[in-house]
Amino acid sequence: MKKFDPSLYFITDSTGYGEEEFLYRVEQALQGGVTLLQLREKEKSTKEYIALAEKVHAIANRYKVPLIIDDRVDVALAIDAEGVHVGAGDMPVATARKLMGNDKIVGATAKTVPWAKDVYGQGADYLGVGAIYPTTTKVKTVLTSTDTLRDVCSAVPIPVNAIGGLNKDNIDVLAGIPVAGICVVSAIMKADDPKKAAMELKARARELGLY
Ligand code: TZP
Ligand code: MG
Repeated sequence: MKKFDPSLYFITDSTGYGEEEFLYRVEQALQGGVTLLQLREKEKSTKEYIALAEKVHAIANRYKVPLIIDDRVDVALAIDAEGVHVGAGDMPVATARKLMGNDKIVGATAKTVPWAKDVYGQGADYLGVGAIYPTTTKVKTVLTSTDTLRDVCSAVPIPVNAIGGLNKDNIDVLAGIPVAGICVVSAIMKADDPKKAAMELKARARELGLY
């Protein structure tokens, strides 16, 4: 069944970490209360992506946290992940939905209201909207204003998450905007203590009354 909590959505980046350290950090993040996990790999071969995805999936399963695979429907299907996330240059959402079936999660990127309505119409289950702040994570993106984020939230009936440069010291910018959650890479991935970082993000979001 397709049920998920997007409130603290952690997107991984294995760059600069050996596999053991990477998997340890992912597990620490899960212990800290991450509610949704995305494996995002840009450099790996298909074989390497699948092998790592299997390991991450086994860990995520222990915490009952759904695993979303970035970009690659083939990898998601190969490991029976809970979902896939498709961005601007990736497979169209409708095609991803057709291949994944209705029981899997299909997430999409959207940076404008028409774009959000389009991908919602194609069957997206949630949206990632940003970058809200400049990011140090390797990604082709532009900044999205919080006004646009707010408009997207009211334009579609699915969960909308904010993404891009977010951390515990700046998520107050989201107060009053009906986001369903935040997506972060660096704030958890590069933290000295990923578990503590996840816990602090969660506590701050609660303090601000976000979602
Ligand atoms: N899409 C828009 S910004 C971004 C993606 C994948 C990266 C977010 O990374 P960080 O480190 O949380 O800024
Ligand atoms: Mg992508």
